[in-house]
Amino acid sequence: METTYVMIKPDGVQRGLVGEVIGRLEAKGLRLDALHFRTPSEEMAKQHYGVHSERPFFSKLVNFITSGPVVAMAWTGKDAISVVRTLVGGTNPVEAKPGTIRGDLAIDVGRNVIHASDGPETAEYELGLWFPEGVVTWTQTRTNHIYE
Ligand code: DAT
Ligand code: MG
Repeated sequence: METTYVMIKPDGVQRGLVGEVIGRLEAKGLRLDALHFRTPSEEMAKQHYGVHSERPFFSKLVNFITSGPVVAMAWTGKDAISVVRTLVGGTNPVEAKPGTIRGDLAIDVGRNVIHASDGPETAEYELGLWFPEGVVTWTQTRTNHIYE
């Protein structure tokens, strides 16, 4: 089992896509372990996107992610990090495959609805950043019908 950090960005919230995105993750069989709704501070945004600090679009990214509330979540499942990245689709929604969240719901790379951790180290860092208090421990009773 693996836990990944997922965030519905301000565009997804403003467009009323929170239910759609959460519905897809739930329907896949992933388990929701943490969720909060808030507008990120500039400091949080810079820490979250620290890996992109030298990229030309960094300040736009920070401005956008702090422009309104986001839904920050932890989702757990078998291979959850890559499973969620597959559901999310490519970074540029123009190239993201149909059936993926970005492929179905977005057009512009700067308004691509959702963030998801891209590897185990990133997931650990992002979960620690957004959920320093930890996540909820609970048993999903449908587990035997999702996993063999
Ligand atoms: P991803 O969100 O798929 O992990 P990333 O980590 O490379 O993609 O980039 C983080 C975010 O930065 C991405 O969701 C949207 C924005 N971004 C990436 N490349 C960009 C570009 N060339 N121009 C503008 N924004 C970009
Ligand atoms: Mg990334």
